[in-house]
Amino acid sequence: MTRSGPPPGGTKSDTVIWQRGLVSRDERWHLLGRNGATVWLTGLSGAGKSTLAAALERALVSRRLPAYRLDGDNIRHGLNSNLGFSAEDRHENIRRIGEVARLFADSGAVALTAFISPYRADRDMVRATHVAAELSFLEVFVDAALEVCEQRDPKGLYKKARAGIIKGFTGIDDPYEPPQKPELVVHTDQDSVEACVEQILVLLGERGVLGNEP
Ligand code: ADX
Repeated sequence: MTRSGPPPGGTKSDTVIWQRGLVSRDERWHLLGRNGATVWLTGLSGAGKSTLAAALERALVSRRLPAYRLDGDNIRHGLNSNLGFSAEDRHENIRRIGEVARLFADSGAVALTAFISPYRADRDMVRATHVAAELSFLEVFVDAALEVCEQRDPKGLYKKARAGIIKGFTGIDDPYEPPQKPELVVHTDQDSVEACVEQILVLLGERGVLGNEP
């Protein structure tokens, strides 16, 4: 696997042949003056992933950096509208988004993903596809206690899950496996949105994602 080749685990068909382009990533990134990357926000529903992704997108675009948000609730309206919340569907949800994020990162953008992504193996799989393609994958654990998320309950879903109206809700009757070695942990139940965004920006700066911007 080379960084300009097909992703690992892709189709092995003899009739679908990988096509190389005429623009290398180095050339593209050099032109842009920065590196693409994926910031993978993971955490419980209500932990603040969407809020942080939106604030990060604002902060990055304000610095004239191409950032793009891929948000679980939004993506499930379109690209992944055929998926539910079984382990299998969640796996496919994350697999597809991992691929989309990888393409965004390869293009030189910062992909900001906000998905519960409850299974470690799924997140590790996405990480592996980025590593194989020599792309930065920054896993950020958006940590907030379940009690806090449940109290926030911005969509009233915890209430429905407790009442048994929604089955298999993450944190209630479905698992969430916290990252063991994330690049960063932010505590939204202790720190402000601005403080959490700042911590993520520092991480991005260290990885060359902020380019030469002041
Ligand atoms: S993931 O588990 O596959 O990563 P994703 O982030 O796309 O989930 O979607 C999570 C959002 O879907 C939640 O924020 C919530 O609004 C909604 N949702 C609906 N049903 C469930 C459920 N059973 N478990 C978790 N979230 C659910």
